[in-house]
Amino acid sequence: MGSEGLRMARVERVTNETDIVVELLLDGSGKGEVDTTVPFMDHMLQLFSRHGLFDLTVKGRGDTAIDDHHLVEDLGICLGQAFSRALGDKEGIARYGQALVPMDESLCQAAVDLSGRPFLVYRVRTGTGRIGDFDPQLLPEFFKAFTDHCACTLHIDLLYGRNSHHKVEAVFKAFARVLDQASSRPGNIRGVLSTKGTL
Ligand SMILES: [Mn+2]
Repeated sequence: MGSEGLRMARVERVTNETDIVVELLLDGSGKGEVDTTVPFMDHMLQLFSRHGLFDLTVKGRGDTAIDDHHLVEDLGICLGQAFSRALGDKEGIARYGQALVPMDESLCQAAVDLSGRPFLVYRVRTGTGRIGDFDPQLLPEFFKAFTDHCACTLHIDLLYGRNSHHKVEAVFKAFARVLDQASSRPGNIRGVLSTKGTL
């Protein structure tokens, strides 16, 4: 994709477990339309869209009668694929992003490298308790799927916090901001930001 074209992608993925459509416009204004049947994920992806200034449509259905595991993991796969495709050849992008985001008493630090290599460090202790009906133990699965399919290095470190809802909200806002930064095109990078010549 040339640097003039709209950086966008549509991913449609249907398996025996889930049925997901993701539409992503990287240089958007933060318009989110998210409907996954998992209210807490809707809330998080909506914030992700807003704070990353991505236009994001997500429609997800899955075998949530079992539990939310397949759907949450597959949302990570589809979102990762959408980013990978929308980034295209990665020409001119900042490549790195870093953020420190508070949510009341919680503070999350995150960094990303759109390196082409999947790697996740996820240091977030939310305990085993539910957030509403949502099991926060599914979140490392979501982020692992994202990094695998976006092919990026992502570090998420929840420095401290008390309320699980706040902790995860800080995580998703930091996740949004690092991706917004790393995918941005500062204007003075010619080609890809790599001595290897490819990302
Ligand atoms: Mn909230």
